[in-house]
Amino acid sequence: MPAPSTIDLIGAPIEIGTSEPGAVMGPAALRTAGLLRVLRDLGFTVRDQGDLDPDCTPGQRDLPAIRSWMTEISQAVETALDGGSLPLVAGGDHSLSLGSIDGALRHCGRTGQAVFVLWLDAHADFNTLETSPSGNVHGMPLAALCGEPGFDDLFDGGERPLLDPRRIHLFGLRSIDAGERAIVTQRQVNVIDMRTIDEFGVVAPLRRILDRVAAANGYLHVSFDVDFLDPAIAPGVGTTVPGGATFREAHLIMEMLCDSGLVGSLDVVELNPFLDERGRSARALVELVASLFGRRIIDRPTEPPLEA
Ligand code: B3U
Ligand code: MN
Ligand code: MN
Repeated sequence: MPAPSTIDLIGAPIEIGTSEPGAVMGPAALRTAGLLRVLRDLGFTVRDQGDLDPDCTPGQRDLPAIRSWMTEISQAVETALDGGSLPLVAGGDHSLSLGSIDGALRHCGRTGQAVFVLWLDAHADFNTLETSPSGNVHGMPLAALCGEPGFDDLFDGGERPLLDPRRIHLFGLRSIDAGERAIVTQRQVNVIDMRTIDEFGVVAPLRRILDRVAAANGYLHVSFDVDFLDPAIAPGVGTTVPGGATFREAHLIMEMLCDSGLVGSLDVVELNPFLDERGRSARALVELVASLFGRRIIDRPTEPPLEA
């Protein structure tokens, strides 16, 4: 179970990073599906910080608008972490991770911990403005955080902490654009793609990642994109990609993350209630978050003894 007993729920109803409207309703749907209740039932003190509402012109979809969001999200995450609680950022499209990871990097800059990122997603989200086929910023946050060129309008020009691409673990990848594939390879980003998961399952690859973070006494930020899941169990997302994680694989990942005690912050992103079917995706996400925060089937070690 993650160490903090307090969770700060930070709503980030941002959808200007995507061309598919509806993610703005994501935080509300997660609350409706019982996110707060489930976490409180697990014994956490949950402070609902409400939804962030940065000052940008309606209709504005450019980098300066995203920058307003990024600044607010980053500050909210950093404040939560500095106060000893665990920030759970509910989105909203994946450009919100620009803020959440920036906040984690700033906090860890003071504690001296190395920041590792587990990116559960069908996509790499490593496009730059130049490589992006869509121009949507939700496909770019990792490139921007790692300091790839072209993102100056996102930042105020001051000193900013950069994310080390070699500390990023993409997990569940099954859709990547040619340009971002070149960057991912060149920057030595770690990739557990769907092919690897099909061959080895989720346990062995994830255990290696967790061992690495633990050995470095590192900080782990988990970013959960709904499209990591198979569309059959989570249709409520703008960019579904067939062949995603099953409900059981995703639960096992959440349980292993919980057991590791390494998770410092969490994003739940890209939920689009407008595209969902009777709240199925929102409900599935709440179940998965519950597993990450310690809900288990029965209170005993998950591995049965080897000897019969
Ligand atoms: N790689 C594509 C598609 C995409 C990335 N992230 C999402 N979709 N959600 C792009 O537009 O950058
Ligand atoms: Mn994503
Ligand atoms: Mn995605």
